[in-house]
Amino acid sequence: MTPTQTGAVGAHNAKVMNRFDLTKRLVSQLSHEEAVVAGIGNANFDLWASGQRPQNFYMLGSMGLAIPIALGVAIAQPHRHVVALEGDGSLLMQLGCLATVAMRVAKNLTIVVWDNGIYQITGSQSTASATTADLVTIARGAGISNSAWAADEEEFERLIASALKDGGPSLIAARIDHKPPVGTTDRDPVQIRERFMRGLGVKR
Ligand SMILES: Cc1ncc(C[n+]2csc(CCOP(=O)(O)OP(=O)(O)O)c2C)c(N)n1
Repeated sequence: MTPTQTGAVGAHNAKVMNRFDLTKRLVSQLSHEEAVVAGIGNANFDLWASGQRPQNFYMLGSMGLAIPIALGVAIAQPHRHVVALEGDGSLLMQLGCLATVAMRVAKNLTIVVWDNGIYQITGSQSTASATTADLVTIARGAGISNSAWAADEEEFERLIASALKDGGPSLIAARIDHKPPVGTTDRDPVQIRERFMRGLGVKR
């Protein structure tokens, strides 16, 4: 099943799930040294807590860069699948990257958006996706036709499996709760970068 074959569920009909639970479900499907690039804050805190892999990159500091960084990796290493994990607020800050991903036809790129409807880490102010903006509709409009809301955990797993197998780019959006992340990423940018470069085989 490809993401475009689903998608009957709209943003507000999707089940509210948990980011750490879904992160673990995603990581458990990785078996080919896929790169995972997680955006600032909670997205990368929960990726860190799910178990560190040399192919994981944890963005610190600026919002909206998980997808652009992941796109760069996907272009540089077309035989490696790359997954970007980004919060809704961060994606809303950098919507233009969706059009670039579609235009570059990044077949080996999967985008996962954690939509909690808030800028959680800076005080839980509301994002536009809580009310007016549908991130899947925006992604489709940008040209990523394989974009879908995950109706529940089982569909999230199916969509991930399909995205990792089929030609992308794909975008999977998940509504998530307001529980805090499970861990906190070590703030050591040099070590994060060096380990990632070794994990991708571009540095010994
Ligand atoms: C360019 C930029 N603007 C503002 C900030 C401050 N900031 C850091 S995280 C964050 C909220 C992130 O929201 P979201 O991506 O939805 O993730 P959540 O915190 O909800 O998990 C903000 C406003 C920043 N780090 N970078």
